[in-house]
Amino acid sequence: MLTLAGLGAHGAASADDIKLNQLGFLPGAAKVAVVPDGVARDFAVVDADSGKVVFHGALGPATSSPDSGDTVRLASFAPLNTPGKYLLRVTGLPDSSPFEISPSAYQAVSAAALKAFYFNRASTALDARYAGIYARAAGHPDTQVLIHASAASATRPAGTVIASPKGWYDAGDYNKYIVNSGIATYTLLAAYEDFPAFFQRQDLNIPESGNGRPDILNEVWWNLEWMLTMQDPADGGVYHKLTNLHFDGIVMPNQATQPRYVVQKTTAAALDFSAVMATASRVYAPFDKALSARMLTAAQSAWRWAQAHPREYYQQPKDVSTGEYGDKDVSDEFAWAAAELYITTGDDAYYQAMRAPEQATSVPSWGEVRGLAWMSLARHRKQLSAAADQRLITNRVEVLAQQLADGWKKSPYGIPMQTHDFDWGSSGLALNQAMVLLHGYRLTGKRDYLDAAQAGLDYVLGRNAVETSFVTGYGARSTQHPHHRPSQADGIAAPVPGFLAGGPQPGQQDAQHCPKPYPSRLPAKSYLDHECSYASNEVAINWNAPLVYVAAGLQVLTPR
Ligand SMILES: [Ca+2]
Ligand SMILES: [Ca+2]
Ligand SMILES: [Ca+2]
Repeated sequence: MLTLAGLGAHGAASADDIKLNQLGFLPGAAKVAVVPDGVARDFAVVDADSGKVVFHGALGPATSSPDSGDTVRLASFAPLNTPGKYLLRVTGLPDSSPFEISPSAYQAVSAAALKAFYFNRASTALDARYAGIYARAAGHPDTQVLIHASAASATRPAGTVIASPKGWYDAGDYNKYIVNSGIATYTLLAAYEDFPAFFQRQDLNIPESGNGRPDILNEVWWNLEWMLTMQDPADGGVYHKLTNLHFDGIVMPNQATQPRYVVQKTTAAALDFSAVMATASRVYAPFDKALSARMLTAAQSAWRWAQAHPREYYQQPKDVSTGEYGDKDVSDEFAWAAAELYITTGDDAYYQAMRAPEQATSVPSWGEVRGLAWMSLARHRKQLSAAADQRLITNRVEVLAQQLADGWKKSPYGIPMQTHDFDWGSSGLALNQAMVLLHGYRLTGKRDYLDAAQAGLDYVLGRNAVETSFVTGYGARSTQHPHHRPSQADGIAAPVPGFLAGGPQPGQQDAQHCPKPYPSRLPAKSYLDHECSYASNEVAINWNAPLVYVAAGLQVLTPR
């Protein structure tokens, strides 16, 4: 039975609510709130304890937002940089949610977003020492996984049993998909490559905390171990997914006991695997040379398989109905794998294989990964061989960052998100945009890029038309009922913390299955905080990963 009991304290956003980042801001950050247009032309920031006005400013011009149907003004208070707890006050409107200005504003949410991966670990019990009230029994040992007919080979005919334990559950379901796991794993590795000191200090309170290796690399290793088992040692090909034939019911992991299969080797899986293993090979090299070498060998054999099988697209078998992650354009996956192999090995042949001049760029998503190649090349640009076109690399990152900044400048809500960005997983998209902007900022030092990235994080933490922090457990009005089997089945009122809900998108594909209507058909308001809403309220590892990246990146890069 679904329960609506938790909704009382988090009723629908009202039209006169002020919207802002409910966690707050670093002292040196851009600080912006969205204020519904009314009689007021100015605003005040008030100390939440004393009630004293600490900042006074003029509201920006009124603009109407077609995505939300709202007419709003922006309140900007960047000069207020004294740590404290505040709220925004506008005559004629209710006060905003309280927020903090703090030098550690995003430490906790960054750690929670990473700890969410621990909460989604397959093949292990979660001990109360680490999981608190969310402790649970082990599920999905995945030590007896069947080769599906679609994946049969001479050495592994259909029905062969292999072991493929560990890894993370992909999303609200309990299956494991190489393509989506790949971009999530890469994004966490990229966060470590860009902000190593931040992550070396971070203690997640996971079983590997205190073992001398950064917790983020322990957590990522849990998934890399699984990914390595998804490669067929006979030929280097990589199975597309490890799955039930059909989705589980809404039960805890240990109650989900359907047989598990690996399904069809695909070009996309081989290339994503190759890119991730090449990246991991260089990241883990200082810690474990043998492991690093093993991962590079795995990356290279997957690459060779993909060269020999360039058009093995995923075709969902008739007896399988779980997620597809199908992708019929793998030119971007080829480019990404080539780029990572080039960076790790220094072999110019891989740079040539990338065909860099032909690769445009775009905000990364699981099916369009060209942008990851450009960000990796930019990150390592000072160590690249003469074969690499430095100007092209800089240009690809900067052009995309500038496009996003242009959208941010003209947006009524002051965010990079445009109408077409309210698509499935819009929260993850907002954070991938912010990740691109942070790369642009690292490359050029242009302050606009940092401020636009801040706006992306502000968006998912409450500066949005439904006035919701889409991160469970974080913010005064946060997602309460994510489509996430453990959160739904554990009998605990509060959702498992640190998960990013998919967010508004007007497709509303689940509307006919949901007992409660969406509040609106408008793109920015098509959000339903109900367990039924897989289309707007599911969680997914590839959305959480850029949350880890962006929260850490802003924490590190924002000037003091
Ligand atoms: Ca550790
Ligand atoms: Ca693709
Ligand atoms: Ca629950």
